Amino acid sequence: MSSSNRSSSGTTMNYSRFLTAVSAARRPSPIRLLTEIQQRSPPSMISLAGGAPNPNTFPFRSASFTMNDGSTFSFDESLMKRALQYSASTGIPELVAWMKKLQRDLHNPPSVSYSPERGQMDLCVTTGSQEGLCKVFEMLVNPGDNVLLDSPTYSGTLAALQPLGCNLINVASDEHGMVPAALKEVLSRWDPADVHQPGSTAPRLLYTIPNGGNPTGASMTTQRKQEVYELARLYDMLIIEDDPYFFLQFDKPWAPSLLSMDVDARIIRTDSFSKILSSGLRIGFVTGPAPLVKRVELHIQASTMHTSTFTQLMVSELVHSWGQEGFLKHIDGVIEFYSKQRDAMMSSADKWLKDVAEWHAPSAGMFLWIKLKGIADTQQLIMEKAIEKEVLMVPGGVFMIDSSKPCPYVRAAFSLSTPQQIDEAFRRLSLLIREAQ
Ligand code: 09M
Repeated sequence: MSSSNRSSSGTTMNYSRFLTAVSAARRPSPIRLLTEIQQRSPPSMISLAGGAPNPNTFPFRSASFTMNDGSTFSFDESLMKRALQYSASTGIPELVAWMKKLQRDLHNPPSVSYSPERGQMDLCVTTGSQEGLCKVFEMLVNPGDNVLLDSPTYSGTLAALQPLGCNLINVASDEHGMVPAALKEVLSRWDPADVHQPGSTAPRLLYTIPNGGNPTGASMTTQRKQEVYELARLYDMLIIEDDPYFFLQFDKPWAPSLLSMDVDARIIRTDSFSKILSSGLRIGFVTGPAPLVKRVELHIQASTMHTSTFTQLMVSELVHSWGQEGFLKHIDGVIEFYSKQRDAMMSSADKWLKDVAEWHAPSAGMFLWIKLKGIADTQQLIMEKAIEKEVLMVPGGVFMIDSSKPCPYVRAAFSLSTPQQIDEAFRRLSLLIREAQ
């Protein structure tokens, strides 16, 4: 891997300064290299090298799938054999190619045209975005590192980051996500001129959920993204853009992503098909500078080897039959559903919680973040009294860097319940709040 790369902006990206010793020590599997040679060889090559099992011994023959509109597609015997076999660690080529085109069309990242050594955009399929996030953190976070994020944040992020022994620094956020002035203030502890000095404690990593934040529902404005990106340039930080709710932005045009602004190749973006195609198929993807995506790929090689070939082929067949246009049309239907659910939750909140709680209407995602008035901490209220009254929400503390501190918020999801159930849940919650106040 080349360690010193110049982007079109003129900024030199030295990716090696971001890598943990564990990630830098990863080497490609020698067996994988032989497999690649085999794939490039003429049919006359006799390979006794591959360790893949013989699919003729597998018990499954074919499969067919029926879509909501009644149309079908199937895996014939030969496709089924492929679906049941090992495949490339980066993802099956036709799905990777489709996703790369999607990223180009949606985000038009400047890094698309860079040379691979300079941090050209690359992409790797992951088992949900959670796998990508977890491996990206492992690649970049050393014990004792200062890492920036806007808390409250997704509890799965905290679960992946906290055991790495880093120091999580909270950047204040509001209904439009991370506040650039607060980021500037946090960063003012360090001199931008010193961040490359050996032993500098300046943060090298910033994590954020830019759209429909989990748990806050907040979405960053374009201007805030630009300001955060400029600060990342000034302090030479990488940004992890965790954006599983990008496709659940209720209003068009969708906001430009940080990836779309990435003139230096310093954004690592995690995407997810969980909220739009299926959460159980576990399909996500990491997009970022090639030298960094390569490290994620090496980690995948050494752990899961690859995301299930079966589910990748299922998604690939679907998106190729739909085309990008059909895919985006499907998403419009998903958005229509969630935006009606959001409206239902907002009107029930207005009806039952006006006097006892505060909230901001989310413009993306599937969560409402509610501050209960006169309740210092929601843990007991939710985990004991609310369960008794048969209404479940998540107490806000679990999304905080320090979950032992009192937190007056709860997270309510509008994804699964009917408008009637949402209404009844908020009626019950309003009674509970009034009793507890
Ligand atoms: N709750 C998520 N969030 C969640 C949740 C979940 C079981 C998942 C952000 O499916 P993936 O791997 O693509 O999603 C991971 C992910 C990454 N980033 C911001 C997320 O919100 C998924 C799963 C039960 C509860 C869950 O509550 O919020």
